[in-house]
Amino acid sequence: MTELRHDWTVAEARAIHDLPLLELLFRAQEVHRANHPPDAVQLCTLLSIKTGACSEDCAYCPQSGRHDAELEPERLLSVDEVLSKAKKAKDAGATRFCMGAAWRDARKGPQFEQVLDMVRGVRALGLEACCTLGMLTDEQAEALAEAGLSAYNHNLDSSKEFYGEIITTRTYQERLETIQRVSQAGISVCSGGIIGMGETDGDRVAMLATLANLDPQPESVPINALVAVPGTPLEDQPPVDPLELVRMCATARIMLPKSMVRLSAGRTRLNREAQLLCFMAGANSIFYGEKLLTTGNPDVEADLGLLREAGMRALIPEDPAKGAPKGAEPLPPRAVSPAE
Ligand code: SAM
Ligand code: DTB
Ligand code: SF4
Repeated sequence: MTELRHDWTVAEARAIHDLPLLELLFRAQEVHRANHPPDAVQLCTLLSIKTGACSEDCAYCPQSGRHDAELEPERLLSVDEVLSKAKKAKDAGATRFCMGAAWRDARKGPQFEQVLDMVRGVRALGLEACCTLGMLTDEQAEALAEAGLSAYNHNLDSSKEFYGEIITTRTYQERLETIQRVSQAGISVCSGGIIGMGETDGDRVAMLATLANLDPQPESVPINALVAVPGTPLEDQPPVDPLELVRMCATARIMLPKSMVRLSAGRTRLNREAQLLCFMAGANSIFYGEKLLTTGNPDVEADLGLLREAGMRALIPEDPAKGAPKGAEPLPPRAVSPAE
């Protein structure tokens, strides 16, 4: 039986987002428990495989070559370097390995072939593989699918209306087209956004409505709080109120019931209580490891400590190849830092 799709209007999304917080949390928990193990969080480790000197002007991003963030650009890492990090991430308990490149688009040629080898290698380790390489052609999406890529991250970042304030070097429509190519190639879509860039609540819920109206809905939805990096145009943005992140996680959970909601950048500014509220609101995935792409993330020990104390488990993704359903298992007994 095909499930009935709901087309979300921005007004409906807004009505949910603006509910009294405890009511919003209760409704989000109901949706969460109906669709996911309530006590399990997926651990995903990120690695920047090509850093900085990016041609784009994304106002939030320290990797743009047009801003003055203090950052040492790095060429594309070798397959061996990447696989050794992936192995460490696996040993530390991660189940997804996400590789990010500071590219406007993935160009044809040896570098792209190298990324395909990384994807094959990560999959051979038994990890889910995710990439974020900028815009893709149909051909590239198909090649990534063939290499076994599990998911492709391409964020909408904000509403269509606010997008132009943040990025001028590519359009919202181009973002949507890449997402569609990824989906058509049979790769899961990971797409979300950032709050705290100066957007309104209306922009936040409009972005969620666009994501929720994708068919199929994205497999995962990263919710980032801006990391205001010195030297970027957004360096002076005030920090996001943690309760606003809780609201975003809860609203995303209700509108995208089956998606993984990933509590992403900005966790170093959240105390344990705020993170637990985000999990209660339906966030069920985090970036795990001391570094995001170029900025910091909580220590592995701190994350494992928090999750253990809360009695939570590691979420194991379903493996379509083995027909194994999504499950959960105890957290890794001993923490090994993926960054070691
Ligand atoms: N270049 C590719 C692209 O733009 O799609 C992939 C890498 S890009 C760094 C991946 C995502 O990281 C961006 O879409 C944005 O949502 C997020 N991001 C980058 N800088 C951030 C920051 N300072 N704070 C929060 N999120 C950030
Ligand atoms: C996403 O939504 N957030 C991650 C991942 N997808 C690629 C990246 C966060 C980057 C934060 C800034 C940095 O570390 O450079
Ligand atoms: Fe480049 Fe991606 Fe950063 Fe934009 S977000 S400047 S495209 S690395």
